[in-house]
Parts: sequence; C-alpha cells; structure tokens
Amino acid sequence: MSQLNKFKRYTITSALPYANGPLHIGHLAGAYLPADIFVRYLRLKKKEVVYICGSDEHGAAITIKAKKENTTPQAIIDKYHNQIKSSFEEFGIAFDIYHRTSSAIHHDLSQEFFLNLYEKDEFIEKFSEQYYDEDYQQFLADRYIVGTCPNCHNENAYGDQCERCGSSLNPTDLINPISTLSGKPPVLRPTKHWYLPLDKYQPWLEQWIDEKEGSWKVNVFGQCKSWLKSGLQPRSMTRDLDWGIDVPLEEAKGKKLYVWMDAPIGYISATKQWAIDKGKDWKLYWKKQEKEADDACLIHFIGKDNIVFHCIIFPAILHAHGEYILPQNVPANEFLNLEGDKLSTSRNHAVWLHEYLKEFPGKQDELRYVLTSILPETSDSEFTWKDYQARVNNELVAILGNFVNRVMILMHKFYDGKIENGSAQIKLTDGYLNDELGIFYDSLESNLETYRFRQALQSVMDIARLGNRYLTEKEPWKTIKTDPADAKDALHNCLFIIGHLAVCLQPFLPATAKKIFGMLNWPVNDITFDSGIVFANGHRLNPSSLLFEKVEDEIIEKQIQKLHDKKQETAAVEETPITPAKENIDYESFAKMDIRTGTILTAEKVAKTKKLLKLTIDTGIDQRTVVSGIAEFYESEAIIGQKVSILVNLEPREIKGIISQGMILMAEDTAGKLSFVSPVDDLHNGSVVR
Ligand code: B3M
Ligand code: ZN
Repeated sequence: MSQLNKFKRYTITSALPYANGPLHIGHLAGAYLPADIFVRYLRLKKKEVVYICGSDEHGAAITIKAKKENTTPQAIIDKYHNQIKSSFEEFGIAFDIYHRTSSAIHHDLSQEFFLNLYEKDEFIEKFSEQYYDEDYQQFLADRYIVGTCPNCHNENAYGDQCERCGSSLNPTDLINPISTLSGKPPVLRPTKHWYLPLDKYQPWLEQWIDEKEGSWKVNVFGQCKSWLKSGLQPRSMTRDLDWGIDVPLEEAKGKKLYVWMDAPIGYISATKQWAIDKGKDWKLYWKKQEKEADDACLIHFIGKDNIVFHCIIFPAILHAHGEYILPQNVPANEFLNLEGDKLSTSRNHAVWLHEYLKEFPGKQDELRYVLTSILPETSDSEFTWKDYQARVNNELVAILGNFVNRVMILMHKFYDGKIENGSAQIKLTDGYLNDELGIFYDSLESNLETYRFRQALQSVMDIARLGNRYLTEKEPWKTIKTDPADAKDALHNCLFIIGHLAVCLQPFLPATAKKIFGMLNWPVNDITFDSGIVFANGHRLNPSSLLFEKVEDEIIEKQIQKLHDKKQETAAVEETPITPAKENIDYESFAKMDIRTGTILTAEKVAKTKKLLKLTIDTGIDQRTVVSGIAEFYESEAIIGQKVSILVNLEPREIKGIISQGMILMAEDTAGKLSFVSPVDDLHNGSVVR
C-alpha cells in the first residue's frame, strides 16, 4: 500500500444516518458502499481495522419527524434505528459496530468533551437575540423557523439553510419568519450560548488543510479552501431544544448540545462500545500515541453536504481537546440522482433499500455492482433502472457470470471436477496471463488507495474479460480431442483466473466472491490479497451454479412505473398548500352581504372571451343577469338548472358591455379549479345564506 502503508491500524467511519427515515440508494452511494469496499480491502490486506457507524438520533431532524408522525422522538429513533441497522446488515455493509447516539456511553463522552473545552476556556459565552415561540414557550432552533430566503425569495427557506439556492442562513436572515410550531411569527428573546471560536482556530486549520492538497479529493479540498477564504465565524455548540444531550452546566438548564457537536463524537463513543464488547483498547484507534508513527489512520466517508462538519468543525473540536488524532482523509462523494431528478425523501422519489431487498431477494451484489459503477466520485451521477438492467445483463451475466460458468461446466464435464496433472502443486503456467494479472492487480490497488472505486471495479472486470478472451482463444472444447494436455492446461489456467477474480471481487461483491470460493472448494478464511493461488494435485471442485440471472424488461418497467406512481401520490398529498387566512373582520362587515340561493335558468358564452359565461339567475327576488368567469370549467348546457349561491347586493358592473348584477360564489382550489358553492338540500330560491 502506497502512502497508507505506514499505518498500523485504521479507524474507518461512515456518516451516522439520522434515524428519521429509511435508507435509499443515494445514502449507499455517498458514504457507505465506498467505505465498505475500502474496509474489506484493508481486511483482505490483513490490516487491523475498525469500521464504525451508527444512528444519529438527536437534532431537529428527529423532533420534526416525530411531530409530523404525531409521535415521540424516542418512538421515531427506535423505529428507524432498527430498520436502518437491519437493512445495512442485509445489504452486506460490514460495520464492526452500528451504534446509537442515544446511548449512555455517548451522552457521557459528549458531555466530557464539552466540559474539557469549557474548562480550558475555549468557548465564547454570548447572549444573543433568538427567535422564540410564545405559544409554545420555546426557542426555535434552525429548522423550526421558515421564511423567505433573502437571496432567492424562496418562501420555504429554513432557519439554517435555503434548499432552493443552497445558501447557508441564520434564522434572523429570513424575511417574514414563521414558527413551524404555532404557525405564527416568532419574537426575539435574549438567550445565552456557548460558541466554538472557529475564527481563533482559522490559522491552524489553514495550515492543516493546506497539507492535504494533492491527497484529498479536489472537491473536498476546494470546499474547505472556500470556507476558509470566506472567514470562519464562532459557531454555537449549544441549542435551546428539548431533545438531545444536556449541556453539562448548572446555568445551562434546559439547553442541549448542538447535534453537530455530538454526532461526530458518536464515532468515538461507538468505538468505545465496540472495544468493551471485544476486549480491545479504543484509545489505540483514537488517541495520539507516544510516537506519531503509532497513530491510527482515521478516514471519514461522507456525502458532500457534510464536508464542513468533518473537515473544519470536528477537527477544530479534536484539536481544541488536544488528545485526539485528526482525519487523514475525508473522501466525500457528490450526489446521486435518480431517473433524471434529484433523490427526495419528501417527494418519495427514491429507491429505498428495504424495498429493494424485499423485491430483489438475494440480489445485493447486483445493486452493489451497479452503484459502484456509477459512484458520484467526482461529480453528481445518475441511477436509472434501464442502466441497472444493462449493467447486470451485459456485464455481470455476460462477462463475469459467463466466464466462471463456462469454465466450471467444462471442468465438471471433462474431468469430473478434479484438478489433476501429476505435479504436487498446480500453478499458473501462462506467462502472458501472469503479467496481465499483475497489471490488473496494480491498477486495482492504486485505484482503491486513492478512493477511485469505479475505476477499481473496472480493473476487476478486466480480469474477467481477460479470462473470456483466453478461453475463446484456447477453445478447450475443441482441443480436448486434438491436444488433450493443452485443453487441460488451459482450463487449469482459467481456474487461476477465477481464483484471482474471487479475491479481487471480495471487497466489491462479497456474496458473489463467497459463492465462487465455494465452487472452487476453497476455505474463505485463508484468502488474502497477496497470497497467490495454488491448487494441490487432485483438488476437487464443488458443483457449480449460475452467479447471476438476467433482468427481464418487465421487472424494470415495474420499477419505473412504481417511481412514477409514488411521485403522483405524494404530489397529490403534499402539494396542496392552503392559501393563508385573511385578517379578521367584524360581524357587521359580514352581515352587509346579502347572499341568496338561486338557480341558473340560461347560460351562454360571452363572445370573444374564453372564460366568461352570461347567466340568467332566478334569485327568488327577481331574474337577473350575471357574468361569471367559469367557462373554462363548465359547459353552458351542463349548468342549466344548477343551484347556486349568489351575492345579490354587489354594485352592478359592466363586463364586456353586459351589466352584471351580482356574483355567483365559487370555491377555488390551489390549482385554480372552480366549483359551485350550492345548498345541499332543495331550498327555494331566495333563501338567505349567512
Ligand atoms: N446525520 C447528517 C446526514 O445524514 C448527519 C451525519 C452525521 S455524521 C457525524 O446527512
Ligand atoms: Zn434561497
């Protein structure tokens, strides 16, 4: 291993998902699949590694979800923690521990961190005016306030961020702020908070980040530089919230730690728990050792929206504490899109992991393969079901599965599954194959160690391509008759290729690798990345089976249809914003209106207009003419005899040369559709509406 090689042990983390919803393929492609591949590779290299993850169970993400589902935060985190944990397991993400930030060990450690910094006088204590909901008697943190974005005028911007233009906001930046609790404008009240002086650490951070140029991904390094360039500001590490970890100070009763202070500490507390469970020393994985050369190598896998927290804020906390190592690398990925649109939980535009696992049982590796092939490593990328189908059929089935299957079938057919040629050990005999394999291994290693997993997977597939080419050239099914020794030698060489394939596939497609090892009758525990492959004379292969199945068109069409249906459903449920209420009026103002029930007697279109109908209405008082803008919704013939409500004392107006005497009451939905407001029972015309 190039520059990673100097480390004795590795601490690998994947971002802690909020326990407020299920996982989708965007999560997998961001922070989990790449980390899992990397960890499996390290293990194959026989490195000492701990792979850490868990649920992030604090912050407004949880409490807002609880409010939406009309339940408690505790119920939310219990539900989603368990669901997420088992989806990860089934998908084959090989965490050493999947922990929770609601655990006591985590609360203790987070408070310890806070106190450590507090006692060193690192925090700035500041009173500031913050929004407060008087009805709910509560300060409003970030996501509890919505209002108009000062930059792009999106009316649904949050207190900490506008999701339309991406700008990062303070609650007081919002125009017309509204509390999401009461729906009323909040008031400002002074409150005390504890700020991490990021400005003070700026010079140190600049130096530390500058050292990363070249080894960190360009997108990550670039984002850090731009944060630093715009100048860091003190950031509050406490919040006025009722869900989270208590700030461990007498004078901070009722306040909680900022979720982004406690969540990354969750990596450490999870490691502590793992160490307790396994009888290990967690400090070896997190604390600076006596000799720097003994420090563990810490790597955070995350999505790009978490860069500032992992590259600026958490390192600043670790630095201020002083006893901890800092990340060697933070290989953040960009975003994955789906069928031409952003993945979205709220719009239900996603491929959900738990649904995939249910609908495609045993096909974890197919999804791992496709996602690895399209990881958003340097820019956003896109998942489509057609592409899924093409990659499974044209690559997994046609290249990888086909090669392994052809060789296994011929071995069983010609030699009854026995590898035998008289020499004690059977090795690869073809110099060309040997050289080619060497090249693929080198490129696989260098790509994996520089977090280019897409490219790395290509190197593995190149091994399968090499195998197919070799087999086709050698034609053992023909030479078995003309030159049986050559046929056997060729098939043995193919078995070596299969062995190497299985080793190299292990980080990417662990279930498939296991199947191949099974067919080769090879104990999986012996496998290392560098061990080479030798068969003993007389080695017996196990019966073979197909590695992959073709994906039929109808399966794909069903998935595409499902995405479409879900979108429609949520659009119907969610996109019915209600027009805000008008100001109150007194009863007298209302009572001035004379509204009666009536019946439409005649209706005709007003010439040269699209919207207007000329109606004659029997109001009980008289028969009169009313011009109404309903022609887009009703055919004139269809509404003769329709019961209506009509405002009869509206000042007559001239519309298109016609005197309109009154107004028909219509209900209008947010899409602009009009509908009559009519008495449900058969009342006589002229009945008073009040
Ligand atoms: N839960 C945010 C996210 O899922 C957050 C990550 C925490 S990592 C310490 O995007
Ligand atoms: Zn905006």
